[in-house]
Amino acid sequence: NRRRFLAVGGAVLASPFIMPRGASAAEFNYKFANNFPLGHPMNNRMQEAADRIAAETDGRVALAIFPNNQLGSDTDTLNQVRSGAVEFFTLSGIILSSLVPVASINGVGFAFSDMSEVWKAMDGPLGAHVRKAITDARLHVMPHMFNNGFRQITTSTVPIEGPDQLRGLKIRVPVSPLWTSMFQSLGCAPTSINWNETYTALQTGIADAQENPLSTIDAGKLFEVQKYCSLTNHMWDGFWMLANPRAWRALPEDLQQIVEKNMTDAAMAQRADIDELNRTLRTELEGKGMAFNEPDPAAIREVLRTAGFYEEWHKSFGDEAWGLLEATTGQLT
Ligand code: X2X
Repeated sequence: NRRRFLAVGGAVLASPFIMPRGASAAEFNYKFANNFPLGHPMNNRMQEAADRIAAETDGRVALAIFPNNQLGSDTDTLNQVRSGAVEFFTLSGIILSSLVPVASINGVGFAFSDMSEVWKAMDGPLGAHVRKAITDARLHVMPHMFNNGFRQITTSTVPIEGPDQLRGLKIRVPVSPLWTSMFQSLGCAPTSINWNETYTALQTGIADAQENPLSTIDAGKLFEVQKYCSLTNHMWDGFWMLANPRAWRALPEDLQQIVEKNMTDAAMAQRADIDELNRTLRTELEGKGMAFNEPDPAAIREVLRTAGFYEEWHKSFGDEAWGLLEATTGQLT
């Protein structure tokens, strides 16, 4: 029967791209989606985790990785992990705030001064507070975040020396009220665009600027469409490993423990990989044609303060969450 043959042929052709070897034999075939290309530490470390999970569960749990927003933009994939179309998804807490408002608190401008402060807060009481809010919003979340890093501003037009060059800047920001508010407070004209459309937006001049850690600028090849990189370190951003709660509960407890432990190990290794890249990539990006400068962050931060940004977001997050943030960072207003 020709039709039947065609259907089977299609399935055989498609399967190598979406299923790891032996996946059909597994009891739990779960998808992990993320926004980075293969070769990025997120995917390298999660592939190691997937291999260990398969080995330690005797093949009962097969995790297939879908890199590079293959299944949709970050905004779309959040809907898919809520519905169960995707079982695992790493999403920036700041973008997750469309569903869980307090999840953007780690992105408050110039809050953390270094990575040790970041992990003290996010592996500690502030992270626990955010995780409870995520759980209350009916998503399962792993205990430890993955790293994106301190964010830097790139442009195709002029280097950012201070507040003057920010005024009126057409800058792409991820889809999130905190990002829009912060860059509006800095006097920019921010436009919300998902990551998977950012390269094209910069290439076609929909935006002249964007902001990301060096490792992400490199992973997205933004050096092809941006000339200047100004090291503002204006906010820190990382990813929560979200899981569809029904898919999570379907795993017996011993399998849950194996998955969680290996995802924690992956997060710890990925954090170190990303720190190293963010520390060392400047020279490589200069080699690819980008020009770097180091503006004084104090002048930029002062613009946020006088615009009332800190008061506004203190009120929005509430005293409890804000207090947990300031317990690590010191007073921000
Ligand atoms: O969208 C971005 O800029 C990115 C890749 O950094 C995030 O996932 C927040």
